[in-house]
Amino acid sequence: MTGTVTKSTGSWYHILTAEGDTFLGRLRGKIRLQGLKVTNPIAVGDKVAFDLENEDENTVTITEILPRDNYVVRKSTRKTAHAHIVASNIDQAVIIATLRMPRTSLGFIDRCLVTTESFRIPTTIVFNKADLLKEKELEIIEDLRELYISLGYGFLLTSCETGQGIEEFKASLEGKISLLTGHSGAGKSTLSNQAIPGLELHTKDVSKWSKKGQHTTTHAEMHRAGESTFVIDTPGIKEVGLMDMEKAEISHYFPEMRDLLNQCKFANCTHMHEPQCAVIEAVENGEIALSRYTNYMGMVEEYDFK
Ligand SMILES: Nc1nc2c(ncn2[C@@H]2O[C@H](COP(=O)(O)OP(=O)(O)OP(=O)(O)O)[C@@H](O)[C@H]2O)c(=O)[nH]1
Ligand SMILES: [Mg+2]
Ligand SMILES: [Zn+2]
Repeated sequence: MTGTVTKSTGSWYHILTAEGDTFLGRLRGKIRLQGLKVTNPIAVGDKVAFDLENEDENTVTITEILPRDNYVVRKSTRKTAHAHIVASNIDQAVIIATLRMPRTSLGFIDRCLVTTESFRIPTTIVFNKADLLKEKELEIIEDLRELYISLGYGFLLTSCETGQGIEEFKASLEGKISLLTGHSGAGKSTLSNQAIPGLELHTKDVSKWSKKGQHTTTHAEMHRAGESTFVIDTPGIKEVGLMDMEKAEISHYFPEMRDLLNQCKFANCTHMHEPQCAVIEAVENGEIALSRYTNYMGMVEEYDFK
């Protein structure tokens, strides 16, 4: 039998089959892994093969992890050499961002995008809490919409308070497995609740004192939103580390730079200071947004300090 892992609680994994049956599975003995140093051998989204263990208690033994189409990893905080697989086999990533309570920086968004580009995962940016925004901020949002849509990303403005954009948000999830990510308090769980009638995920006020979320969600969990629609709610993240990426690779994950790379004079151009650099020229004549280039430089400079 096979199924999809929807949640992991310590040594037990919740498994959902195509027929809609649920099982509690665990690993027995060693399992073959594909040479990845990870803290968690099995992640939400993994397709696993299993044998029944105890029919009355619906417990099973996981015998195999089926090959992953893709996965998103994060650096583990405790064991730095190890990575934590956030989720696997996803169709799209959805970055939940906010201008207020809490504030999501463009640097954070661009780092998320570099990461999802490197995993070749289509990504949508959802600016939530539209109800808190003043006119000036709504203008900023429209500029961001234009920028990110021109780069090939989805872009939505939503409010869980007024319902603005929620139908579009639901439509963007339809028929896909979506990974929600973003800062704590941005509204990932609230949006999940709105997308899935009857789902009552725990949500918590953003602390007025620090304007930060409180890490209400502690584990990634996949929820079924429809026949073939799944939403993976995840714990909020503070920052995005660039995993296993060469410095020269970073510009490949900026779609607006990718097309220019073979036009630079030097094949090993870092697009930081070189003469006759097609990227720097594009920044100067406004074809590449300054915010994007600044965030690119930040990521490259980080490597120089390693
Ligand atoms: N004003 C306003 N508040 C919102 C909106 N969406 C969510 N909230 C509130 O923001 C707070 C945080 O929401 P959560 O859904 O818990 O945030 P989260 O992203 O899941 O946070 P973590 O689980 O900690 O990562 C809650 O008090 C929500 O009610 C919105 O559109 N407008
Ligand atoms: Mg949450
Ligand atoms: Zn260059």
